[in-house]
Amino acid sequence: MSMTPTITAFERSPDGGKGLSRDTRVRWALEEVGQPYNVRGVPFAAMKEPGYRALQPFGQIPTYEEGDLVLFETGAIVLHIAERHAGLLPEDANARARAITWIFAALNTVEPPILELANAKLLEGDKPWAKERMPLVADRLRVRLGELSRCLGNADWLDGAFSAGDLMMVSVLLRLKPSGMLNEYPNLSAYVARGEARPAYKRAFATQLAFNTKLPE
Ligand code: GTB
Repeated sequence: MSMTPTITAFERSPDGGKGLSRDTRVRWALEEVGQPYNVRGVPFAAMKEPGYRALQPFGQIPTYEEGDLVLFETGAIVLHIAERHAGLLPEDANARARAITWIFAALNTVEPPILELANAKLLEGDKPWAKERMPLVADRLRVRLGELSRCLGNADWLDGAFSAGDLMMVSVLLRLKPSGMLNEYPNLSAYVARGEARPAYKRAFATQLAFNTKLPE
């Protein structure tokens, strides 16, 4: 019998419950496989304390605790969930390896230029050179999105049936929604919308929203 895992999340997400914090992708994976879980909210100050860094060396959310096992990094957590439950990875060994490849592609190839754009806006937007740099950052991201868009083509998912690779790619792309840039790639917006329409995503989104909007005790 498996133990109920506990994940950590921001005690109050800075996005106020828009689902952009990275606990959402872990919640989504747990919902897809039907695994109940607990959530422990971590205040900002506590995230940088030694006690929390013993779980997450970089002082970030989310973490995943299951009995003696403590994991951090959403890629590792989602892969762990997908490997231990049916539903997020294909049975066929090669198809499984390809689905795992898409998890890495989402995190290593697509997420970095998305974060670069977010950081250019949020952290560097007021710098004197920001106006010149922003179009370069945006164009580098457009190259990546164009490549992904061509690869997806008219397919519903990246490689056959929905997998943990799609869960991670949709999660990464969701961060772009507020920028409007996804609309430049209709097949990618439709892909993200398909992800958001999954009942498991809806449950994960609703749960994180309730968590982030509950009244202070
Ligand atoms: N590579 C790690 C992983 O995948 O697990 C990255 C984890 C990470 O970046 N966590 C962020 C964090 O803890 C929260 S998700 N940041 C605090 C810190 O580093 O001190 C990033 C995030 C935060 C807020 C919003 N938002 O408000 O819109 C969106 C995304």
